[in-house]
Amino acid sequence: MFWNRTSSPPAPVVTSRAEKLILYHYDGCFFCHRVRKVIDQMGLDIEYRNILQNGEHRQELAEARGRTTVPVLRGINKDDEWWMPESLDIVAYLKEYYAD
Ligand SMILES: N[C@@H](CCC(=O)N[C@@H](CS)C(=O)NCC(=O)O)C(=O)O
Repeated sequence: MFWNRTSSPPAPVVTSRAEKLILYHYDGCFFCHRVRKVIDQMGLDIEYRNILQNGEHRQELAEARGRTTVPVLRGINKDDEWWMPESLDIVAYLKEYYAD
């Protein structure tokens, strides 16, 4: 499926932990900082992919979302994956499913 800049896939409703989490972000982004702060506070093991430092990361985000707005949290499981935009949704998801 191709998503252009005016049509992004709908935000997923995720109701469980993912086997692997990746955060697409960049340093000077306020909304990314909001999410990174929570990740740090919770001590979560999440891979960071900086889209301004790595063109491949930027490209994979663009292909999946049809835009490069960050932050986006990507969850990967054995049989599926999802891409979650919106900093407040990401924070809410992490607090709901990763707080021990
Ligand atoms: N409502 C979004 C805002 C995200 C946002 O505006 N991100 C900015 C960087 S701080 C961005 O990626 N702008 C460039 C673009 O949208 O292509 C959120 O809370 O995550």
